Amino acid sequence: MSLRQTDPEIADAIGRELERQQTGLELIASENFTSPAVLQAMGTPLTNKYAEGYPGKRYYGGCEFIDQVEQLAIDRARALFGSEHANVQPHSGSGANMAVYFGLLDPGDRILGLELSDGGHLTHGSPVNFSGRFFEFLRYGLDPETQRIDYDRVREIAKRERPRMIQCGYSAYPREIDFEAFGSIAREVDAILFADIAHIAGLIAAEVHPTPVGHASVVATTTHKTLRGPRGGLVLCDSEHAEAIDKAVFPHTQGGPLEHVIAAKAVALHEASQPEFRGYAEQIVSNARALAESVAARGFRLVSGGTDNHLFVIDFGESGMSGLKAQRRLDRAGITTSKSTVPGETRSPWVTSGLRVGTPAVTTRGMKQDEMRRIGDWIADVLESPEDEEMQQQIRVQVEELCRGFPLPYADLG
Ligand code: DSN
Repeated sequence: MSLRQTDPEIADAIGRELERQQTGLELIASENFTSPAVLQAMGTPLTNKYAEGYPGKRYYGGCEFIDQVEQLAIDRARALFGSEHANVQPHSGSGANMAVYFGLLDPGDRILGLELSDGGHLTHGSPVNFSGRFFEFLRYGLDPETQRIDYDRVREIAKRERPRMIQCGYSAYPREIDFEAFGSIAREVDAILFADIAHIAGLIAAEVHPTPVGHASVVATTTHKTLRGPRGGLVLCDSEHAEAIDKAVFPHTQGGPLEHVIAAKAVALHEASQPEFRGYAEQIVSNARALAESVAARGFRLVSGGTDNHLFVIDFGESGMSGLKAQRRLDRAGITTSKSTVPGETRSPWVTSGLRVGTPAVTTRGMKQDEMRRIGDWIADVLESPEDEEMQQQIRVQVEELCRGFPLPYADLG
């Protein structure tokens, strides 16, 4: 029986979500649209199989084909990123980060990471997250003038505090990260350098952002953001740390791996190694720059003044509109974004003073700079007149019209 026959309520909800994705502008910096091949690999009977362990050493029988799938994913991840070891089992980016901390540190160890409101992630030591509860986080902030990382200041803090780990790689930092500089600081203080490249993995794979591999002993990422794979995580590391990372993923923090998702990761890693992926990643960055410039040209202030990567953050200021309100008003116009804290944030993480905007998903649809300039004007129109519901509805209609010209390749799923 088909899904529709078995469960029409779920089939309807999926249909409505697909329609929302088809007809709206997806500007959440951490979202993307997978290829149909990635989706197809996920929806397979591989989900039926238990496979605790790793290829060649499983705790269940019948894993000969699962082993082929997982080994392909591992080999492709290592080749794509040039790393000595890869673990493709983490169910998520948070799970990947958990394996890094628990694999390489002891509870209570000190980690030097970015101030959370400056662009960090929950798993970078938030007090409401496992990371902040099990480890002691010390902070470096962005330079108050440039709103970029001040590497001299990071070095100074690292030398004074001697953390066991230095963490870099962020969720809302619009500038290039100098992993080489971080590597040299980590070596100076004998700390482990951990790069969380969840947001920029696709840009790194395509060589449009410098890689941390070779500078950081351990790198973790999600597979569903700029990398454009299924929702999941991945850890890359030196051979020296391979056993510790593998044990931290299984059996320490996870049980059975999601082999259908690992198959989809393998497909995405294959796609990311193709020459056209480089063009895609370059276009993400060009689009982010064009969109950022068009919003800035309407008088909005951007954190650090612009972007080098796939995202930018609008800072409304302490007394300006909240990020929450901006996100909700843009939702009415069919433009999906996410509120964001800003450097020196004074509001709560639920309300915030900023808005994060990213281009990976609209770039997958084939949109380019011309479309970015139109979208930038729509964003500015909504933010300048947040109570004008009629205008938001008019923009909604134009957004739908634009989206119909750049359809998602999911027609068969409708
Ligand atoms: N939720 C992701 C993001 O939006 O950056 C991080 O987990």
